[in-house]
Amino acid sequence: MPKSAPNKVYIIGHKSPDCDSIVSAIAYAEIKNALAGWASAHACASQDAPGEPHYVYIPARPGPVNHETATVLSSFGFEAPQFVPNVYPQVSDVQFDKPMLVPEGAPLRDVWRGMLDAKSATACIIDPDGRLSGLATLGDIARAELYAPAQKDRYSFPMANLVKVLGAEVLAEGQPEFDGRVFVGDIGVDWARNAMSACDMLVVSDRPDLQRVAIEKGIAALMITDAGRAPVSRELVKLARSGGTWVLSVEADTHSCLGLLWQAVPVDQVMTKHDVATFILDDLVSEVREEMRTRPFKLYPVMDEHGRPTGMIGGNHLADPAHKRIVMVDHNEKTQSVEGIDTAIVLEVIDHHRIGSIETDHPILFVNRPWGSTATIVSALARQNHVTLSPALSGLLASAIISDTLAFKSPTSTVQDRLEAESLATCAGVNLGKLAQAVLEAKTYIEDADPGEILRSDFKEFTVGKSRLGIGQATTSGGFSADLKRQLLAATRNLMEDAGYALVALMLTDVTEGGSEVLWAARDGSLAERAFGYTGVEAGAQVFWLPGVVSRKQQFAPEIMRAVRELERS
Ligand SMILES: [Mn+2]
Repeated sequence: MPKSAPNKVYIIGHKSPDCDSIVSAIAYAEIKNALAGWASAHACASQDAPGEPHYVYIPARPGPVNHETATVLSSFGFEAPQFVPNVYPQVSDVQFDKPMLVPEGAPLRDVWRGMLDAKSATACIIDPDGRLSGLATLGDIARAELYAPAQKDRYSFPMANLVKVLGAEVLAEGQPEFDGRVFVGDIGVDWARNAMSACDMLVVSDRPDLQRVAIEKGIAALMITDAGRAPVSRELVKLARSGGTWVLSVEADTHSCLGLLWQAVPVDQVMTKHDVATFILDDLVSEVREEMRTRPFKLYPVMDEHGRPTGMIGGNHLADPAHKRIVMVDHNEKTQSVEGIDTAIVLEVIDHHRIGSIETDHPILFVNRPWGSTATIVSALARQNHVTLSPALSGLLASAIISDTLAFKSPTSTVQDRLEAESLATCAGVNLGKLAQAVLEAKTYIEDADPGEILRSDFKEFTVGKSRLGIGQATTSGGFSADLKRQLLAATRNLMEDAGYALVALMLTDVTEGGSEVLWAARDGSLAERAFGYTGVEAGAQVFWLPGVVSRKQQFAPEIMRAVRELERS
């Protein structure tokens, strides 16, 4: 029977997640789940800000949480979203079958009937804790029947299985497990007395003499067939009880009973125990497909996190391509997105960046606003959809707006950002100015003051004509120590020389002052003057302050690129 379709939707930001992308994912998931709950309660499909009733929205992140984000999350009591390193289809995205679960000791008859009922040719055999002990196929059961006569009439099974399979009446009970030979009542009394031992069974009809010999020998079990025709005497039953011999009374004839013995054998005797391939929900579909190619079975167990079978999967289930569903927040370019994005279905994009090269098969909800943060857009969407955010979530969103707009000092900041942040801060019961201070402090915290690390942590390379330029940026509040700056300047110069750059610059952007201190290492001494009008900068390395310059992409890099082009032409 097929399992219901997987209905997870990941809401996920860009690689190297920042505070805005993590917080936007958390808040937008909250809004979508509220809308989905509302839509399902009112039995309707929701409209253009969809919360599909059957979807569950899960905030996710494709990379580690940085110090700033971790601080903001914990101060409002939130956990980091689930880490999703890629969105390639996994077993959990596939519609697979429910498993047929059978306990180890079950008689083959029950397993076989269960397979016919479930229309499944493979059963998972489980131990008392529900863990997989092996697999049994219809083929295993057929083999057990075919080989039964070749076993020289030696059987091993719980007597309870035999009673069940034959529908026998129990007249006397002995040991619970049978493990011995089976004799048929067409033998002579003397021969029976010599040949039978305490672990054996005699299947016999109307032969009181043989019955008595068997019971006196203390054999394990006596099966009386055709019982309606010739009932066993009370005296013999009494004798059997005192000696611990089973006496079963069966209506069927001897021939039929012998033919049914194999059905009492417990399934664990015929199942495949070793080298059974299993998969887990997290396995990638591509790897599962590869693995199945090398194996003989049609179906394989899918295990849950406790090592218990939760499904059966086979090549047929992989015929239809599986997909993950995602909502992209704080980015819209696939190159910036989580690995495997090309295999996923993008349901929505909520973003505030330039529109890149996204292409979809279906119309999607695409919300793009030229505002300072995605968190601002998410806050506006909550209001637009009449979803009330909790005080904690409001505080979290306000923090993300502050973080992305550098407390409204970035040139990307708009009046909308300030309005949303103010209303969120009021809802959260926090002072916006104090919150801004705390967020900026967390943003400028440098855990590892290793100069090389600081230079590389946010470093972008640009090519202009024949020149390669490297521009790094680090955020500070109140500046770095003079000693650290000396080390950073040396690192900047070394990188320029070692890696053959025409220029390496590091912006130490001071979010409190609203400007950047630039550590500059250029081959051409006139470059700083051409770009920013600074005359005192020698070839080699220098430091200068650029008031009001906080954005690398909007303010800093374009000036340098213009200057390099000029220089190359001259
Ligand atoms: Mn952003």
